[in-house]
Formats: sequence, C-alpha cells, structure tokens
Amino acid sequence: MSVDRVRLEKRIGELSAIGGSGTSVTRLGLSPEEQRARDLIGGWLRARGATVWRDPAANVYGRFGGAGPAILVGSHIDSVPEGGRFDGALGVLCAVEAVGALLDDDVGFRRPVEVVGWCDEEGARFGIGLFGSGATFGRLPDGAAQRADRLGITIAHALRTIGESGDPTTAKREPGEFAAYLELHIEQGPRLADAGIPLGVVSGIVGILHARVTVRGRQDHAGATIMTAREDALAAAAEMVLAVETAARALPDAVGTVGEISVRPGAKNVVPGECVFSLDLRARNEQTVEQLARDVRAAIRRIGDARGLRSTLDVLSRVPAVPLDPKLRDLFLRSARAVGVEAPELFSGAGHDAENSQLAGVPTGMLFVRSTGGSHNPNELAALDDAVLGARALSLALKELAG
Ligand code: HGY
Ligand code: MN
Ligand code: MN
Repeated sequence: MSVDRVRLEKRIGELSAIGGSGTSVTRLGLSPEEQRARDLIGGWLRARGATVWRDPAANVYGRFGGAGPAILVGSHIDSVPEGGRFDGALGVLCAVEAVGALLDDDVGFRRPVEVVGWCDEEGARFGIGLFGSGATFGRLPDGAAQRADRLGITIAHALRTIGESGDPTTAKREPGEFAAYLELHIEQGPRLADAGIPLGVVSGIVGILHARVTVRGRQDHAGATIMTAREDALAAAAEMVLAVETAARALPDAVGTVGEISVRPGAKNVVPGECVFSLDLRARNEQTVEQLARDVRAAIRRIGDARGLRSTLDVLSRVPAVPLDPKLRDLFLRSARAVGVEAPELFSGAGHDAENSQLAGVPTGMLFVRSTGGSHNPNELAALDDAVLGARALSLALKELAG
C-alpha cells in the first residue's frame, strides 16, 4: 500500500496546530477549534471526491462509493484540555491516509467507505463521553442535549451556535447502514513500547461509569467557626476522593479517578459549603465495575454520615465492557503481519467510540499504534514510522473489506 509518509506527517502537523500550542492540544467538544478540525478534514476528503457532510451531532463524514452498507473508518477529532496531538487525531488522519492510498493505487471500492471524525469523544466539556458516536448509534444518555458546561452553555445551544438544530438524537443512523467499523488509535499505555512492537490488535474495551458527586455542608466563617462546629464539604470530599482510590486498588483490573473538583463559594476564609467532584470508574468486566460502584457509593455514604453531611451521586454515563468482533481482530492481525508486525492482542483500558458501534451491533475492530509519554498530556507521542505502519495495515484491512 502506497501510504504517503510525507503527506501523513504534514497533516499530523496541520491538525495538531488547531487548538495546539507546542505539543499540547486543547480542542474541546463543540468548540470553534473542533469545527476548524472538521473543516480541515472535510476539505481533505472532498478533494479526493468524497461526499462530505456534518450530522446534527457535529460528526463529520466523507463517503466514497455508491449505495449500500458502508465500511466506516475513523476516530474522534476532539481532545481533553491540554491533551496530546495523537489521541483520536491519529485515527482520523490514518483513516484519511488509508483511503488516500487505496485511491492512489486505483483500488476500486466494491462497497462504499465512509471516513468519520467523531465529535466530543472525551466529554471533557459537557461530561458525556463518546458523545458523537453515541448520537450516531442511538446510545446517548437521556437529556443529553440539556447537559451544560461550566459556563452553563448546553449541548443544544452549542449545536445551534454552529447551525445545527440542537437535537443530537436526530443524528442516529441504522446499524445496518454499516458493514463494519474500523478504528486506529494510539495505545495510550506502555505495553507496546515495553514489548518493542509497533502495532497491537484490540481484543476488548473497558466498561466505564462516569458520575458526579455533590457534597453539601454548611458555608461558614473560617475564623469564627470552631473546628467541632463545622460541616466542611471539601474536607469530607477529600476523604471520599481517597476512598475512591482505596476501593479501586482493592479490586483486580479496576481503576478509579477523580479528575475534576469544584468548591463553593471558593474563598480562602470561608468554610466550603458545597463540593462537586467527578467519578471515572472502570474495569475489564461488568461485575467488577458494578462492585466498584457499590463500594464507592458505600464509602461516600459512610463518610457523609460520620460528618453529618448530605451527598448525592448522579450517574452521567455508563458504557459496558465490550469484546470486539473476532473476524475483525483476525483481519487486523493479518494486516499487521502483512506489514511485517506480529501484533499482540491487547485489552483497552481507555474508552473508545468503537464501544458504541460494537454495542449497536456493527462489527467493530481496533488497531493500536505504539505510543509513549502516556496520554491525555502534551508528552503523548506516536513515532511517524509507527503511524505509517498503522496506516498501511489499516489500508490493507480496508482493501480486504471494501476494495
Ligand atoms: O477516557 C477515555 O478513556 C478516552 O480517552 N475518552
Ligand atoms: Mn482520550
Ligand atoms: Mn481517544
């Protein structure tokens, strides 16, 4: 496959410049930066003859070929705040490059191919992860459009601002419109780098529970309120955050993270009256996710009761652990072998849009590209050689499915 290394390298630079500063990228869901990314990607696809459109959930699609169930290939175009240049972006760039290589080699499509750039996979702004693919595959949580960011801007308003109706559920497509979904993504962990192997095949994806905990105490004077007369919401939340860490450490293959915390009123001389923090609970299997959620709920209740404070836990989104399609796992193993790589099969601790397609009944496969420097940080790095290998393997897989 004639993947064009220079073209790929140039486009990695162009896309990471949108919302980028140095090696850091901030391209939040439904932000102006994300729209500029859609315009850039749509332009590349249109230039190769694709029919390009944006759907009511602000996903961007480029379709090649005629009618009938398509091979969908892509990833997400948004990032976390101060994230890296490759999470999501590399999957979209390699999808564009893989199709470009097939077109350059005059490989005709016996079935249509659609390249997709998913909107707001991270959920960093509105709290709903896998938002764009959730809309397409009918898996959005109830009331998603009314979910607001920290400034009180709702998803509906943000969609209307870019000219959409404001109802993302109208983006839903029938699973039968797709014969398969393929996603290339950086591994975001150390296993491929430690093994010295450039590609991996994803066997399954972790189950995730996202929630918001609100702790209500009593706002009071930091000087005139003696320690035994306080209902300090932040002190209680601090104990709860440590309890999340303890609960996750106690279960095999479980992880628990509190990534966001806010305090009201938030002044140095005021005993905090309210504290809101996020929960991100994950495990390889559903039983463990449920057990972890139970343990965390119990700890929050115990700590609140002991301090005489009230707390609520609101589940924001829940995606079950999902094994990926065996035939597509085998296809990616063969495609990796064809570019000289004996790829290991890896379970993904990171969530991906691929969960939504597989759960909706669209056979789904994922290919990992080695990355270093961790992820969700500016040090995230995929070597160009590895990206080119990934794009070539993706192109071979596409050729077998659609060529
Ligand atoms: O959170 C995740 O696992 C993904 O990066 N959205
Ligand atoms: Mn991510
Ligand atoms: Mn990602």
